[in-house]
Amino acid sequence: MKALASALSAVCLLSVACLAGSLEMSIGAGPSVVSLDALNETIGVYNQWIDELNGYFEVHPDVTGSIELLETIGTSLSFSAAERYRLTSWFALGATIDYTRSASETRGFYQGTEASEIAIGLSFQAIDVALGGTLTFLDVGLQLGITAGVGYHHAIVDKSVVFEIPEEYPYVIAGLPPSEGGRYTGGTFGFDIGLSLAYPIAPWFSVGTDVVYRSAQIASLVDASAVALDLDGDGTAEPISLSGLMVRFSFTISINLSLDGEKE
Ligand SMILES: [Ca+2]
Repeated sequence: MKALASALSAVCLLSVACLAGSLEMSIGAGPSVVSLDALNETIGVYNQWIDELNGYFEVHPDVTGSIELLETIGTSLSFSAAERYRLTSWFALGATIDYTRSASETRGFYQGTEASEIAIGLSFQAIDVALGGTLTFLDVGLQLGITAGVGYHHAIVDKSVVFEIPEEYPYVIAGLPPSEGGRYTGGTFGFDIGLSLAYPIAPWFSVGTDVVYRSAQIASLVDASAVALDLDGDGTAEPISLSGLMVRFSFTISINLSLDGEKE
């Protein structure tokens, strides 16, 4: 979080340095897809075993029950807020904060001599702070630009797993991810690049769309006791990819900061 604080103070410095231009403030939302490769591989392993147990007990005379498979994680709606200082009509510097959350869960029982519970929940949250620039290269009423930035990404993964195998299942289940749970967090730096489309409706108001590709990877996530998240239980932490694509639909308010109040 220290990096997050220094990123924010850099924006404050920027605001003093750029008082001559105009200040733009945006809020937005849109779909985002984050890779989360290691988490999705783990979901694949759980689904493989749930599928196996469902198939085995479907035709078993003494056991009833079926568990729904988990969906993949990482596709969700993300929210954003941005502040930009327009230095010239074709260049702006600023900061963007994005928040995204996605989750996957399943829960159910196999009922045999005893009830065996399977309850798996995985959730992912990320706060992304990026500093960057927007270069407008086409302005024909509609403004088209490219954006690029560097960012700090703080990720939170909550995991809870109960995986009770009914005693009526006669085979050995190997390679099942460990059942421990908890909250795991971590952060990393990354970069993003994108296309930005803005449509000014009034001198002080515009609507826009950004399509942004982000590249970032977290080496490991740790819990409060600094124990690393080891999804497959092999003794080493998995890196988790935060790379992905997002679309932001946003509203922007523009405030002229020129001392003489002159309209640009
Ligand atoms: Ca591992």
